[in-house]
Amino acid sequence: MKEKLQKIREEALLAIATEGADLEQIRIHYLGKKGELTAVLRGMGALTAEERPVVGQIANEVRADIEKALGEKVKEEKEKLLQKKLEEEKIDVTFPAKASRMGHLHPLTQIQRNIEDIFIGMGFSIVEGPEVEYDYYNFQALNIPENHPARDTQDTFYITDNILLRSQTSPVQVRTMEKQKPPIRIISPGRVYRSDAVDSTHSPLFHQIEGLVVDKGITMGDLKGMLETFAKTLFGEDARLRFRPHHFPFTEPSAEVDVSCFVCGGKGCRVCKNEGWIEILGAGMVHPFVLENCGIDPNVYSGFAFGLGVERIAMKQYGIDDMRLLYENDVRFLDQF
Ligand code: 2NL
Repeated sequence: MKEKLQKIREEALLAIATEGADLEQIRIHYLGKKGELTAVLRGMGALTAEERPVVGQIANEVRADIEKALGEKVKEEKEKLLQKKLEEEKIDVTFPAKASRMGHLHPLTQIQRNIEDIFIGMGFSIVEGPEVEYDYYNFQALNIPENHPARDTQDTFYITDNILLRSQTSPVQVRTMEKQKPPIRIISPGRVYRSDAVDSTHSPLFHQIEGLVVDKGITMGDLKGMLETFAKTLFGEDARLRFRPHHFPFTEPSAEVDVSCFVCGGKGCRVCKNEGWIEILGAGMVHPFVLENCGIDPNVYSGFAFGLGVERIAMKQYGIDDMRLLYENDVRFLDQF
């Protein structure tokens, strides 16, 4: 029996020491209820009274030895596992981080901000107003007659008979004139809506900046001087302006204004379509009826106004030939500006 116990000990310790041993399996095999050691202990009834305590003591020692070896081995395995995990999951906190992609303003926003900054520099304030407007502010107050083609439902988005999506930002200026006594020096940037089919130069939603100056003694000379300063700041010192007579119901006289081509300087190129000139805005002296409609006495005050399309200027400045690119939000396109 003693030999049997010694053999169990030897076998168990060897099994435990073996690389990759299943320790739980070994514990059950030797120490479990149906294990080898238990079997030996059960057989102790057959021993004499002198032998029993001696064998019992050896059995206890064997059990203790096996348990100790198992315990140590389990601890060792756990330690190994931890080391392996630490090795595999280690991170170098000093490693340079992945560069994050920096965004930037949309090209239209960049152009709008540039233009706003120029006018702020000339003493203008920025005023915003509703995109959903009464037809009174969008048309009537601006001396646009009932039968004018711009009022047609083909051209303007109507919400009800007298409420619409503004087709220009002039209603913001009308609202300002109603509320504020001259001197007035404002620009009104914002979204405007026209019922146009989408193509390379049209979109039902686009952006406009209108400007308005009203004071005593304002003349066409003030308009020309102010626009010249604006054009030179935006396009460069060499920029020249050309005024062509035009008609708007809300200004008299009215003009369309071209800038000398900032790509070829006026010789003719692809951007100016060989004209040497690029149309950038419409302008004129505020019609006396419009001043009157807004409660400003045209015998005391005069003013000038202008309106420009932000998309148009962005496309010319950045050499973009299709307006749709500005709205598709393809980062590969936008990243270029
Ligand atoms: C264009 C250019 C323009 C105005 C807008 C305006 C506003 C008031 C009074 C008088 Cl409150 N005029 N705005 C003036 C001239 C041109 O826009 O091409 N529009 C169709």
